[in-house]
Amino acid sequence: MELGALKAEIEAAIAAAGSPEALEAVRVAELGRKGRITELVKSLGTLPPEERPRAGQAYNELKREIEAAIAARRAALEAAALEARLARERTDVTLPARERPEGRIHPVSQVTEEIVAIFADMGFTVAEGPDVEDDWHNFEALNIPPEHPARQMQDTFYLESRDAQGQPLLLRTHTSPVQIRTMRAGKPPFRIIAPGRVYRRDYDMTHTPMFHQVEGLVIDRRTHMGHLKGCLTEFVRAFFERDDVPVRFRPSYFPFTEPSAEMDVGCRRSKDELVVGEGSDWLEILGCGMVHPRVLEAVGLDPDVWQGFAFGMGIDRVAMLKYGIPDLRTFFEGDLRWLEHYGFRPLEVPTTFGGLSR
Ligand code: 2U9
Repeated sequence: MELGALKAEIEAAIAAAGSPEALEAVRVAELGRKGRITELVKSLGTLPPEERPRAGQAYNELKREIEAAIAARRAALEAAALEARLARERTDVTLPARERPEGRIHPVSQVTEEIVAIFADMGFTVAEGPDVEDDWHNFEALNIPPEHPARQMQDTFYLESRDAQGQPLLLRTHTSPVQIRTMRAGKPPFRIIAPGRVYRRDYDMTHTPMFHQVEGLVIDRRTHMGHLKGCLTEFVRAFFERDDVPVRFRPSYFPFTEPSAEMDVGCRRSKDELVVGEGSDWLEILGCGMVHPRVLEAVGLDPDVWQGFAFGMGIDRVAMLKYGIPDLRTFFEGDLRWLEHYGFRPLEVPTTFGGLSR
């Protein structure tokens, strides 16, 4: 074929290649190992010697021109592909990141964070432990003897498996075993709170088989009932976000504290409203007391050297009080409309300085 015609044909093929793959096919067909231009160069040896220099020069020139044309076409195709992609992926950077944050923080999570924020400000750290416990940590170490009514089958979820002593394992009925474990693992003084899930065989308007508690423990050399009253009074005022909440302490009984008390806050009850922090009625909010000497002995502390106070409170119950949620059972039904109504916006972390609930 005449060289000029060959060149025109290849240039037309290059121009017609609409994609990098099509262009590569043209390159292989002309310049590849068995390509037409490659074969031309190889055929130089068959020409008469006097024609070889001119022919060689012409073939090489054709080869360079085709290489340049392919490179130019490749650059044009890549630029067009980039343009198309930029047009396709165009983003309006002035749009808001998201129209509305999705999801809500459950009131139990919100109130747990609020309680943690208040006690963290007072120097407490959060302690955690397992939901599946053994008899010793859940009962024995807390001075709850085998015949104590709280031990009865109808209150505790017992598991099939048993501990090393042959006692059945159980779902913790309170978070107190966390404090037992923390004291056994560390050295006094202690100032901890233990929020978490607890389990009891109970189900009605005000009880669910799983609920949430927070317990607190302070152990030091000279801790007394005055510290308990000051700490818990400070807590309820921070929690209900008013500094005039009336409080009173009534004598009570728990196996693990002596003396024991229940703390009430002043409230006003009308037909279908309950306002905490004012009025002439009282509402029980938590239980507390000085840690029983037998509990201190169980964890290896000398009660003549170390003493302190403890308290316990139902998180679900105080969440209902603070946020006016009428039925405890709705907490665990997983109804998204309920969560939309009673839940909290994400990313608004409660702090005592920035506002607990806003
Ligand atoms: C240790 C020693 C003492 C924790 C305490 C209460 C009083 C209490 C109830 C409140 C309502 C449980 O959620 S509830 O049903 N709790 O009244 N809890 S003193 O005392 C402890 C804990 C751990 C080592």
